[in-house]
Order: sequence, then C-alpha cells, then structure tokens
Amino acid sequence: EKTLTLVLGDQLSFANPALVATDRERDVVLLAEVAEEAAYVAHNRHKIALIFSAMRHFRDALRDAGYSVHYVAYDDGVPSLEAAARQTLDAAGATALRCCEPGEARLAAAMAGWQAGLGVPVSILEDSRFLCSRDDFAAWAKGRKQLRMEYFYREMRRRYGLLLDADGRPEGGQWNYDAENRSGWRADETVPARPAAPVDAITGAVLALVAERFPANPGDLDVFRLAVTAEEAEAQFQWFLAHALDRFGTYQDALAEESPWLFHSLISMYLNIGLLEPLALCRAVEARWRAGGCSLAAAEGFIRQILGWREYVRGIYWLHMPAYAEGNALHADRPLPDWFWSGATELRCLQQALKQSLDLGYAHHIQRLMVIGNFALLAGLDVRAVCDWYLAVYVDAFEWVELPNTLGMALYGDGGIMASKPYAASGKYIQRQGNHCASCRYDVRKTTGEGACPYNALYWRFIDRHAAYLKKNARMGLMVGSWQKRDAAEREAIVAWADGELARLAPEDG
Ligand code: FAD
Ligand code: DLZ
Repeated sequence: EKTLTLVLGDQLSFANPALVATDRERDVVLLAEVAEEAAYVAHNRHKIALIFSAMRHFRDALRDAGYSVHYVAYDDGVPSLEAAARQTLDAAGATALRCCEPGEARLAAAMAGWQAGLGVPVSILEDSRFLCSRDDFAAWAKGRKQLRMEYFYREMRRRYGLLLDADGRPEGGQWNYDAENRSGWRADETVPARPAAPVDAITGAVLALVAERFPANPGDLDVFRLAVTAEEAEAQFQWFLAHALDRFGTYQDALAEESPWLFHSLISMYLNIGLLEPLALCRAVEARWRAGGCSLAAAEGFIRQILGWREYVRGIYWLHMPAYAEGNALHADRPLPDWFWSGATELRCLQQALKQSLDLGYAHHIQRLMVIGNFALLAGLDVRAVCDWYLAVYVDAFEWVELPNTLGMALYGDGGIMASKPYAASGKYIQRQGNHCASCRYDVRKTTGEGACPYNALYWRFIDRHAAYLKKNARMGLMVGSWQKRDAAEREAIVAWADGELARLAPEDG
C-alpha cells in the first residue's frame, strides 16, 4: 500500500522511525512549511529560519538518498499539516499516512483526529530518537513517591554504560560532580571566538522569507549563525569538544557580561530537531575525557544534562500531560510586563538575558532559570504567559522540553514534581555567579531604598507571601524561619518596598 510519510520540522533525522519504515521505491515523503505551526506562538525568527532551512536541506538529503519527496513551501499558502497531508495523499495517490509521534501534546491531540478527517489509516510511530521511551519512564516512575532526576540519571548511566569503571561503578567514585560545575565568572579567562555556520543560498532565501512574513516576531536575522544540516551541526559540536568542553565544566552556572554563551555547547536546537543524536554526543564526550581532553567534572556535567535532564524532562512531560500545563501551585497571575518583549529594563543581568533571548533565541541555563525565571517566580508573573514567552523566544523551544523546565523548574507551578524546592534567589546569588552587578545601576548590597537591587526585596516578599506553603518544604524551612525571626517592622518595610518595586516594574495592568 502506497503510504505518505509525514516528517515534521523537528524530526529531521534519517533515524526518524517513520522514515525507517518508508519504502523508497513505493512511498512518498512529505515535508510542509505551514502557517499553523509557524504561528501558534510568536516564534523567534531564528527558530523559524532554522526549521525552514533545515527542512529544505533535509528534503535535498532525502532526495539524494533516493526518497521521493513532496515539499510544501511557506509561500504555497497551505494552512496546516493536515491540509498538506490531504493534498499530498490525493496528488500522490497514497492510501495511508505515517508519522513519528510529535513532541507537543497540542499536535498529538490534533493528529488523533486525522484518521477520521483524512479518511485513510494513520499510524503514529513511537519516537525512537530518545534514550528513554515514554513507557520505560512511566515504568521507572511507577510506585515512586517522589521522582528525582539524580536516581533516574544513575540508572541511565548504568543502562548505557557511560562513565563507568570496569566494575560498573561511576568513574572517579561519584555519580555527580555538580559541586565542581558552579564557579562564578570573574572575567579572568578568555572566551574563545565561536565560529558561525555558513549561510548558503537556501538559508539566504529562507532568511528573506522569514524577514518578510514574520516582521513582528522577535529575532535579529542579521546575526543568524545556526547550522542547518547534520554535518554543520556536527562541526559545531566538534568545535565545542575541542575548545569549550573543559571550561564548560567549571563555568556551567556562571553569568558573564562578556559573552551570551560562555563555554556552553549551543547544541540543544540541533538535538531537538534531529540534526544531532544524543547518545553519540555522550559517547564523544566520554571519549574526549578518556583521551585526557577534559576534566571528569566537565564530561560528567555535560552527559548529565543530555542523558539525565533532557530525558527526564521529556518523561515528566508525557507522564503528566495534559494536566501538567494547567499547574499554578503558587497562584501566580501578574501580567507579563511589556519589557519582556523588548529587554528594556535597567536590571543589568535581566536586560542582557532578555536581549540575547530575543535577538538570538538563545540564553544559557542559568540565565533562563536564575535570572529570567527567578524574576518571574519572585514577581508572581502569570504562569501561562511566562511559559508562552519561553516557547516563543528560544530557538530550541518545543513544549516537551520547555514546559517542565519553565512551569516546573523555574516557576514551581507543578508544586514540586520537577524541583525539590522553588529556585528562588536574591541578588546575592546573581552577584556570586558573575559580573553583571558591577555594571548595574542597582546596588546588590541594598534591599530597600533608592537604587536597591529589586531581586533582594522581591526575594523576601516571596518568602513572606508563601511562608506557610514553604515551611512544609524541608529545604526552604530554614529561610522562612530566618525571615520570621526578623523584627516585624523590618519585615514590613521590606515587603512594602517590594510591593512598590513590583508596581513599578510589573504593574497589575500589564
Ligand atoms: P548546554 O548548557 O551546553 O547543555 C548541553 C545540553 O544539555 C543542552 O544542549 C540540552 O540539550 C541539554 N540540557 C541541559 N539542561 C537541560 C534541561 N534542563 N532540560 C533539557 N535539556 C537540558 N532546553 C531546550 O532544549 N528547550 C527549551 O525550550 C528549554 N527551555 C528552558 C526553560 C527554562 C526556564 C530553563 C531553566 C531551561 C530550559 N531549557 C530548555 C534547558 C536548557 O536551559 C537548555 O537546553 C540549554 O540552555 C541549551 O543551551 P546549550 O545547548 O548551550 O546547553
Ligand atoms: C516549530 C515549527 C515551525 C515554526 N514550523 C513548522 C512547519 O512549518 N512545519 C513543520 O512540520 N513543523 C514546524 N515546526 C515544528 C512543529 O511545530 C513541531 O513538530 C511540533 O511542535 C511538535 O514538536
């Protein structure tokens, strides 16, 4: 039976199970640029350009490999994936459709109606590009009172034999070297210049299209630098191995004035759309360590992110959706300030993190979690609006990975499924991790009064507001206790100052 294989814009890999099942002689492959996917949030223009260019390059790679490919370009004006599938089924005379499962519950729910809508059998295949299947994760989670990434990660290390000694014990005697991954940035090392990927004719045409069709979306296309093929993405990763991995270990949690990415790998978007493969990256990093090319803390830290966190958040997403998206444990509902869309704030750390997020579609983990996310948590910004912002702004954002990180880890909206305590911090943390405070108009040593760093008073206001809830958490109890022991007048003054700052920075009327 001639079958149409639909390949989504974040499934651009020959290991895509729907392609593996495709008969090159008989079947037809469809890739489609459609308004529905390009507009369900105001995606960063870098993200749209990355996906469209990578789709077009993958189309050519598929044709070179002997597949018959039907390609719908954005200007063909086909509104949705379902419409593109309908058209192509008819044109190709195909009588069935197959696709690898999508990474977002929104699209999975829509696809569940396709068989009836299209009038042909539709098979949705399990996404085999992850290292832990949804069923395996659910089996691991079953019966556990509390899920913790660390235990999942150890099992994954064992399962894939990564960083283990000959007796199956963790190399170096410890599973986790997180404590060695937390140095603050003091600008006393050089950040190596990072090569941009080349812009070829296909990417050039896509950049022109995106500039014209998405004029209001965030993203400065003049600085587009992303890889759009598996080979280019691999070259970016090889650069990271040779020039950044070792220092990545040390500065994983650092914040720097000098660089938007420090020693981070900048590969999440390639992994998420299928241009790189997670196990190969982990094995390459292990090999680099075994060859003496980086510290064990760097190799373990990197592998933990890919083998541990990335798989873990995906497991949490599918285990708890769709209810997960409704979580708002701390009842946060303050409107997202407009300056989230411009970066126009005088808080230096926040300004830099927002600006690079909007312009490049990239911020590293600590910027996402402890600068932007922390502000949103302390200010009580509306959970749904913040999640939509993250989904729109980052090049690597797909809901399966964005939502647990934002709603769960950053905002504690899931009430503790992802994180054992809210990641709330005062300006002191931001100062310790980097050098933004030195260039900031606010004074991180002050909690109240003109020029005081807003993170400080907002932090205590957060503790005050959620004291009853946080007291139940073993890891937050001490902080609540120390706050409540303070003089009542002092507490009142801090909360009053924080309320004023909040009204100024994030007014209730948006
Ligand atoms: P590196 O710091 O070099 O890390 C290596 C790789 O590890 C990343 O490429 C990524 O694939 C993986 N990784 C690291 N941390 C995580 C994590 N917490 N969850 C999943 N994978 C992880 N990541 C996304 O891919 N898409 C998102 O939409 C996304 N949204 C986030 C939202 C918030 C609020 C937070 C706190 C984190 C989010 N992350 C997201 C995770 C992480 O911040 C990014 O993966 C990382 O910053 C990407 O940059 P990098 O490739 O330079 O990563
Ligand atoms: C993100 C995205 C965008 C911007 N455009 C397309 C598109 O035109 N066609 C397509 O197949 N996929 C696109 N994507 C990726 C999808 O939104 C993604 O596959 C789903 O969100 C599921 O993860």
